[in-house]
Amino acid sequence: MSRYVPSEDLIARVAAGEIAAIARLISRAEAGAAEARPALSSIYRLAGRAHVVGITGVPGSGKSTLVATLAAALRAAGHKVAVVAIDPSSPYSGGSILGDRIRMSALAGDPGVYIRSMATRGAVGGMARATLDAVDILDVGGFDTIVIETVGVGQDEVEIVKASATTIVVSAPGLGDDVQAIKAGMLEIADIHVVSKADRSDANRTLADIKHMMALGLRAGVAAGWTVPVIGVSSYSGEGVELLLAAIASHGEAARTPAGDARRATIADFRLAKTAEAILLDRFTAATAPRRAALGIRLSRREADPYSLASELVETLIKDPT
Ligand SMILES: Nc1nc2c(ncn2[C@@H]2O[C@H](COP(=O)(O)OP(=O)(O)OP(=O)(O)O)[C@@H](O)[C@H]2O)c(=O)[nH]1
Ligand SMILES: [Mg+2]
Repeated sequence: MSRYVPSEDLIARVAAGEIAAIARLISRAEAGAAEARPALSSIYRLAGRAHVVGITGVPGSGKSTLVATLAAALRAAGHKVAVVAIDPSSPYSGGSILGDRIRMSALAGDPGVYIRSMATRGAVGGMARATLDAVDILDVGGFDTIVIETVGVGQDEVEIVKASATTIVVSAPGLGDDVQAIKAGMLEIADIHVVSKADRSDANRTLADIKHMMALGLRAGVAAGWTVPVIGVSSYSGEGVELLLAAIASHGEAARTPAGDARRATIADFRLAKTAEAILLDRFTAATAPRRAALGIRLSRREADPYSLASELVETLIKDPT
């Protein structure tokens, strides 16, 4: 166990952009320990400057490759870029695959790029809370663009990208006849649609399919004044990368205007609920621990049913809220 650095020291070091301090505070956020909360409270008040970009798509759609391409392009445009990779099946693979790609590229050793793979399955309050805390830590650490990469399967993953200022949905040619974003119910969350692997000859069809769907108006919740672009991008040839950068920048500007208020409020509400869940779970676990073993025995003997006993446990928390 490493020494527990006092929060004030750690926050100052994070704010100075010290990577070791950033990594340590993210680990504390991941673990969800109550001791980390004062530091995370301070971080939240300092954060809010970075442009948070969420990228999602079905497995194999080319998200990780696109994120590496995007990180390099943003870096070349003078941004400090952080990537938070979330992989629901294996906490490390997404990040390490991406890490390998970055290592091989011109970004090796560049302090202006930081990649973090989240390992938060089962953490208190779940992945969404930990991920959004990590984003704030990176924001305070001086990264002006933070990319969250997550597979668009599962409610948690979709909610996390929805908590970004700009959400990009990636679809690839050749992964089936129907556009994957529609199958996975991701069509309506996109602020920008990317058709990846645009160097392939079948990419045009996927592009046309998505544009057609957009034209039919099969999209709810369109932000006022924003037309969702559909952009073909090849990480291999570089085609479309500049267009994507421009779209991200102009959506970021649109999001910062009063038109973005409703979305910010929705994101804040989501965050509040997730954080409350974390606190509630903590308190519930602590407050009910002494009684659980005995109730468990009664339950195993079928002397009572799980609903009655669980309600009893919840009641103890409500009666004694400390
Ligand atoms: N032709 C072509 N292939 C690409 C391109 N980008 C990615 N690929 C290939 O598509 C496959 C999937 O790419 P990934 O970036 O790993 O996709 P992913 O969406 O991150 O996949 P998961 O992490 O499994 O969800 C790999 O074999 C890539 O080499 C591209 O621009 N053109
Ligand atoms: Mg990936």
